[in-house]
Amino acid sequence: MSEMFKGIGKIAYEGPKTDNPLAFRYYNPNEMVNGKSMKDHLRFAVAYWHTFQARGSDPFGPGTAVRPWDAITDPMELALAKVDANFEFCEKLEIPFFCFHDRDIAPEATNLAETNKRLDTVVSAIKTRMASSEVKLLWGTTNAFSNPRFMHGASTSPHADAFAYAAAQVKKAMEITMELGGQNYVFWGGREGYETLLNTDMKLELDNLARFLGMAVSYAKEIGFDGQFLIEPKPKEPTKHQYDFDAATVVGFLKTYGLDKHFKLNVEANHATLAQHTFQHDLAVARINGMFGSVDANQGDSMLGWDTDQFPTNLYDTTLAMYETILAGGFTKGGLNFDAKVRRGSFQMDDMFMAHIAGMDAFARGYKVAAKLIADKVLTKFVDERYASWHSGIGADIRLGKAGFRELEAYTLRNGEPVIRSGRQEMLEAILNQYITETV
Ligand code: XUL
Ligand code: CO
Repeated sequence: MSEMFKGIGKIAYEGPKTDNPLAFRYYNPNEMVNGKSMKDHLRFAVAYWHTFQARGSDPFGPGTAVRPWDAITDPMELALAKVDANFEFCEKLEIPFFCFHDRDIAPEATNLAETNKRLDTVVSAIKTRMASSEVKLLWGTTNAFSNPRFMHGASTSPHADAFAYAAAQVKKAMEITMELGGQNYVFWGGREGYETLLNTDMKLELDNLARFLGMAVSYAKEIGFDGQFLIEPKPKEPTKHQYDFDAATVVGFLKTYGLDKHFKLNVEANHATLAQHTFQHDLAVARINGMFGSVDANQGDSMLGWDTDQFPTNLYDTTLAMYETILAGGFTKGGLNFDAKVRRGSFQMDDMFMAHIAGMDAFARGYKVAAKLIADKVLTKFVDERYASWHSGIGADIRLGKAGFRELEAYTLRNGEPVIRSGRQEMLEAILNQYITETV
């Protein structure tokens, strides 16, 4: 196979002083931190759809991207060329994983059987490449939202036949994810939501969503797929109201339907901010519920109210995301998938590399700052002291169920006014600034 990304060699770590835009400033994959390499801590992944499929089109104009595969017109030849591109790209950047939707790796044919045959052809090419590469599959998923048959949803469609079609698609996508050693399988809602309640039976749609996920759990057991199931929350877009609104909604939904043991969350930065939460908030919700799974790494634009999927370069966000990740015990099966696309104006081939380098450096730096914040216990010590009253006296009695309203009234009559202390937000923000600027 011939080289795709000509003129770009293996991206090396050159340190913070380099002026080479095709080098890492902070991500040194082999650097050991807390007994593990940065490569293993961060578990970066490339998103097939943005990196090898998207071309930068927007509602006002066609794609602008210039790519090495532009001259290929046959759809299957193109799909196979992108397999090579994926491996070469990951290897040059030392990105250990990739992620795909079924329809990213192989184009749909005229019927399901033919489409599945196309998938088999590409999967066998991926397997061949994997045999001589260290690059692995982080997760697979299904695109059950682009085809017009899913215009009203897939597992929440009013049409049972559309539900059945989506089920057939997930069955196959799970099989190929397993065949390729995928460590997780992701469910992002796609069009699982509604535009108006005037035409929607919300109860039936939610029951069906749970039925669908239950079928996936059963089928995984049947075929012996031991990857982690992940649900990716998003509040809106494409539908006005997405059922998997945010991390808290998904946790509640899974518990309502008794599915919580089988799923964790894939938290995406720009989805959290669309739900009016910080990225850190949704990660924290996942963590405290024992559902921290994986991350879709990107960032939105604070001036825009949609999912811009930009490459993550904001050090505050990457630091606080890594802070939550370390508190959650780090990644096990999950990782940092760049669900991000270069801007339409960043149309050159080398922009694909520079964008990933920017994101990887931002997370590497963020990881080190977060690890130092945790090692120095600067925030955790403050938080522990802030909640100290819960570990003795009346606080301990409340936690142990020894005090109810009667006892608390009697206590307050004796105790008088509570002593309240400052939350010291500005002081803590200044410490965070200090750690971000001083840690290299
Ligand atoms: C859409 C999105 C998806 C999922 C996978 O906003 O994030 O690409 O990550 O379906
Ligand atoms: Co995503």
